[in-house]
Amino acid sequence: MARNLCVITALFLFVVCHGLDLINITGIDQLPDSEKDEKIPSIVIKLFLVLQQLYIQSKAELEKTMEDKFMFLEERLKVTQKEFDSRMKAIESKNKGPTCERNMNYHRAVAHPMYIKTYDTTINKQVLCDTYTDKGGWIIIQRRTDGQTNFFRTWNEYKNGFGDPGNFWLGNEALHQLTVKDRYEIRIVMREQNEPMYVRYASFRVEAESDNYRLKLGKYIGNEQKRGYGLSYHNNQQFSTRDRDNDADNRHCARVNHGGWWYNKCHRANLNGLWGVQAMRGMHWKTGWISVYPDFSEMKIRKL
Ligand SMILES: [Ca+2]
Repeated sequence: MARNLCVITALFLFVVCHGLDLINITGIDQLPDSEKDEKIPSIVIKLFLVLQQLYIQSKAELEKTMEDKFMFLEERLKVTQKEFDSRMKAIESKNKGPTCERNMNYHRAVAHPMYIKTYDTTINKQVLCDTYTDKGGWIIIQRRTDGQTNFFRTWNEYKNGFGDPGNFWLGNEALHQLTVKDRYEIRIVMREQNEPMYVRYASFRVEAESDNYRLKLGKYIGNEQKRGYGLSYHNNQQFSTRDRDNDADNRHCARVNHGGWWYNKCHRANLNGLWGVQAMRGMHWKTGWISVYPDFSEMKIRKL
């Protein structure tokens, strides 16, 4: 391209210098305007044509080169953006504070918070941590304190989690990611008209989505075996929601019972059922022959 520009410049100078000379020599400039066009020496016209051709050629080459350079810059920009995003992510996760661990209740001396929000790096998600119960370290996976949040939701909503710190489901994918990496125990706290009740199981694991987040529950720890039967009845069941029937019954248990759960045929525990309804489709826990209809529930897991 630079070579072409030199040629154009040289030819231009030649035409300017010699072309005007030729016009002067032939005395064309003395002729009337109407005759000048016919008399201009053909060499000048030819030179102008060559110049024009070279100009067009150079312009096309220039455009092509610019386009190549833009494409190269665009590619570089994409790579740089990717590197920047990954570095930002690394910095963010470093600055997101501690994972929910035991003995984090050092805050109690100051403000007595039973709950703190921490960041869990395994699931890259904020979690609510119970820092108090039995030295803390509990990640709360389900919480219901009032009827403000709808729990009759779809597969994807249960998969990704929903709600706010008052009422939420952490999310089946997060439960799987946590419990496939480390061994966890589970504790469930309920209250019915201020009457507390809790159950504990030796281990808790949620399988992958390809196995419909199947529940693998360890044995009940406690004296009242009947109480523990509530969730033990759901051990080894897949998760079902209003739009996915994976239960062991010929009905669609999630629809019948208005929740998302590891329904069997259908349930002895329905903690994601309807709030404030004293029936099987309500929030429910069966202990022996007695049914409890909690107005508070918290399911929490802790690394073993
Ligand atoms: Ca069914």
